[in-house]
Formats: sequence, structure tokens, C-alpha cells
Amino acid sequence: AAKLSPEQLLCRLRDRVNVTMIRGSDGPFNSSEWQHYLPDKSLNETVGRLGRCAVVSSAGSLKSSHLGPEIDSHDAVLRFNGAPVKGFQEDVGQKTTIRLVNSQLVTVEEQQFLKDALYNTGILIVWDPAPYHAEIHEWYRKPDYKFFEAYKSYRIRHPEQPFYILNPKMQWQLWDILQENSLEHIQPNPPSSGMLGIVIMMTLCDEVDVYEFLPSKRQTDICHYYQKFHDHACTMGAYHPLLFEKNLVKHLNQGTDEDIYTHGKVTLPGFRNVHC
Ligand code: NCC
Repeated sequence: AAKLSPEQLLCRLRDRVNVTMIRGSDGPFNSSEWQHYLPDKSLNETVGRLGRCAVVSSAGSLKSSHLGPEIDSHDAVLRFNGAPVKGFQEDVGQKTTIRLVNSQLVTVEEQQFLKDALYNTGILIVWDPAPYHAEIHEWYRKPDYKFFEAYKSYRIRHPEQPFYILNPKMQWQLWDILQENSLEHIQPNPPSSGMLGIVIMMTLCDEVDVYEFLPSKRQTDICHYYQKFHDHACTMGAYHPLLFEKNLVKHLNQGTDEDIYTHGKVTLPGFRNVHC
């Protein structure tokens, strides 16, 4: 496959990756039961038009980065799963506009998810690994994790907090583009929360700064900035095609290599600023 230019690749992403949340009009969620669980407003209506956005990976290399003030200077900040801000503001900031969580966390760590105040800030979005290009009905019958009950429990406890379910079509539209732009065969597993979050923010914002997705000089085998757990697979990937995701993001970077090295920072345009 001939390598696409960054501009061509941005156009592919913009035109082929359809970032949508499940709405009450989407079958099989169009039952009266689901109507009062799913948010009435679209994500776009909820967040409004965003200017500069930050995506904060959970990587251990954020430790001692002192990136907090820079991250908080953005109009909106996206974080992942159980990544905390309390006690880590100096390095990761304190603003949380959107938190993207996987269905494993919502299901396996349900009690913590329902109780921990960490999740009560900002807009929540949950995603679940769906079978390759499955129809929503097929996925609904057989989600990777049965998170629908936990989702409903959370909605009952926090009815005012926007909480969306990511339309699972997006993950495979994105995976196809990752595969098309790689010389090697990629394992058929969905992209990581990190990559999904980056593309979500590219649909909402004018510009997206991503922190420590491409590791800086602080690169470490410590998996998360908030845990003492060592695993090289966290940064390089095992289940998720992380390495391919990172190659793609590197190719799209509009910032400097120096910014990657010193801040772990990559700058991507929002799709509304991509002209094809
Ligand atoms: O670790 P996780 O990811 O929550 O990290 C969020 C995103 O940050 C980027 N990352 C993280 C660590 C690191 N050293 N380098 C990075 O680049 C990745 O883009 C990652 O997606 C996930 O993607 O949802 C994941 O979730 C965890 C776990 O389920 C949650 O933290 C909840 O406990 C997965 N870990 C395990 O299942 C053990 C991880 O594989 C993927």
C-alpha cells in the first residue's frame, strides 16, 4: 500500500470514521425502556463548539511532567477510564470535560464505577469492543462485556450527568484505516481507548493536543501515572493495535518532534479544519 500523505489520511479519517453516540432512535435502543436512559441531547449539543482540546493518555511518562497548567489551559480535556486528577494536578491538570471508559471497567469494576466520585465530573462515554463490522442488533445481543445494566444503574444515580454509549461502528471504521496504512497485518482487535478518544476530540474541537500518547523522553515501563505497575505492553500494546495507532498519530502530527520529545505532545487538527 502506498503511504498516504498526512492530508489524505486526515480526509479518510474525516470521511470514513463516523463518530456517533447511540441515540434513542437507534434500534434496538428505540424501546420505551431505553428512551429514558439515553441522553436527550446529542454530544455536539451538550459540549458546544470547542476550540483547543487536550487528550491526556494515562501513561506513566506523565509522572513529573509538570504539564498540568498547560493541559488545563485548553477549552476541554478528555481523560480515560479510572485516571485520577486528585493528587496529580501538577502533572495532568484538574479539568475533565469528557471521560471515555471501556465496558470492562463499567462491568468488572461496577461497584467502584458506581461509587467513586472520580466519575461524577464531566461527560461520560462508554465503549465496548464489538465484533468486526457487526450490526448494532448483533452487538446488542452479544456485547463483549454486558455493561448495559451498569450503565442504567449509573444513569439512575446520576440522571443529570451526560453519559453516552459510543456507537460501535466507529471502532472498526477506524481499524480499517489503521490496517490500510500499515504494511503489516494488524491483529483484529479494536483500537485502544486512547485512539478512540483522539478521534472523538477531532470531531468536536478546532485543534487537539495529545499528551504522552507518543512517549516523551520520560518514557517508562510504568504503565500508568497513578499506579506502581510495570508493563511494557501498556505503551507498546498487546490486545489493542497500539503501535499502529501511534505510527498513524505520528504521521499526522502537526507539531514538532521536539514537542514530542520534551512534552510527549502531538498536535492534530480538528476535522472541521481539514479541507479535502
Ligand atoms: O490503561 P488504559 O487503557 O486505561 O489507558 C488509557 C489509554 O492511554 C494510552 N496509554 C496508556 C498507558 C501507556 N503506558 N501508554 C499509553 O499510550 C492508551 O491509548 C490507552 O488506551 C483502554 O484502552 O481502555 C485500556 O484500559 C485498561 C483497563 O481496562 C482500564 O484502565 C480500566 O481498568 C486496559 N488494561 C487492562 O485490561 C489490564 C488496557 O489494556 C487498555
